Amino acid sequence: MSAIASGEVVRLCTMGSVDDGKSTLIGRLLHDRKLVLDDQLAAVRDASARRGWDGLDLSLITDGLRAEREQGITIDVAYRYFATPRRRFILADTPGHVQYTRNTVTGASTAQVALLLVDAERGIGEQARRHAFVASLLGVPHLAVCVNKMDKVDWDEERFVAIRERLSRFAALLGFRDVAFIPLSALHGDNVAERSRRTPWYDGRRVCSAWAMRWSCFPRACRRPSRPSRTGCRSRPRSRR
Ligand SMILES: Nc1nc2c(ncn2[C@@H]2O[C@H](COP(=O)(O)OP(=O)(O)OP(=O)(O)O)[C@@H](O)[C@H]2O)c(=O)[nH]1
Ligand SMILES: [Mg+2]
Repeated sequence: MSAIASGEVVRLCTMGSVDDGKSTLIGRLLHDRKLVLDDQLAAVRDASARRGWDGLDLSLITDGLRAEREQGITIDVAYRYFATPRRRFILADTPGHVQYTRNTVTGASTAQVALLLVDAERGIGEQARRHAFVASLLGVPHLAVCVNKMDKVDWDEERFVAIRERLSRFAALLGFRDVAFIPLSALHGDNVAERSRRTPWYDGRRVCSAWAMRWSCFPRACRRPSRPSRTGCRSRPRSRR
């Protein structure tokens, strides 16, 4: 049965601080999986050239609003859709700027997987912790921490491990069902759709397969996750998610 016929939908959202590379990651994912239409790609190439880019600014695949392109930040949630033979996917690219946290919450409110971006060079900021907390409050069951911009730290394993150690301690308090950590470069495409040769010390999943294979419990997870009640308490115990 096709994914559309089976109706199995996986919803993902990006989260994380401003400029950590969320839109670039979604653009990279869609581009490398050949999911961007030719005319869309031509428009992004033109817009990139106008902004002085040599190649493609992949963040422009989702940052389509004039204000977003002028300010170089995401403001509204952008949804992108694609399907594989087994599943349909809805990607929500959310803003990282604290001023637009309400939009981030909207994008995350129906997600089953949060892709939480952390800039490898800048490390874990307040906004990354805030977004991890928001994701847990909204009942998002799966967290994939994408340690991005590894190119800026020379693919340093120790840097990745230090971020993983610190954030996994924090995430453990939040009760996610799974937490995965992926070292990547959205700009250069390492460990996004293709496995990187620049991280020989890493044998985990790429971004594009992290949710598809490790979490084989998706059919259950695809049900609406529990929501906080008006009192802020969960309507269902976490153990039932
Ligand atoms: N060196 C390097 N730069 C990157 C990488 N990924 C993204 N960038 C750059 O980081 C800047 C911000 O990227 P965006 O994708 O717009 O960041 P964002 O998280 O979507 O930002 P907001 O939506 O405004 O919160 C851009 O200049 C990107 O080219 C990466 O892997 N390496
Ligand atoms: Mg963005």
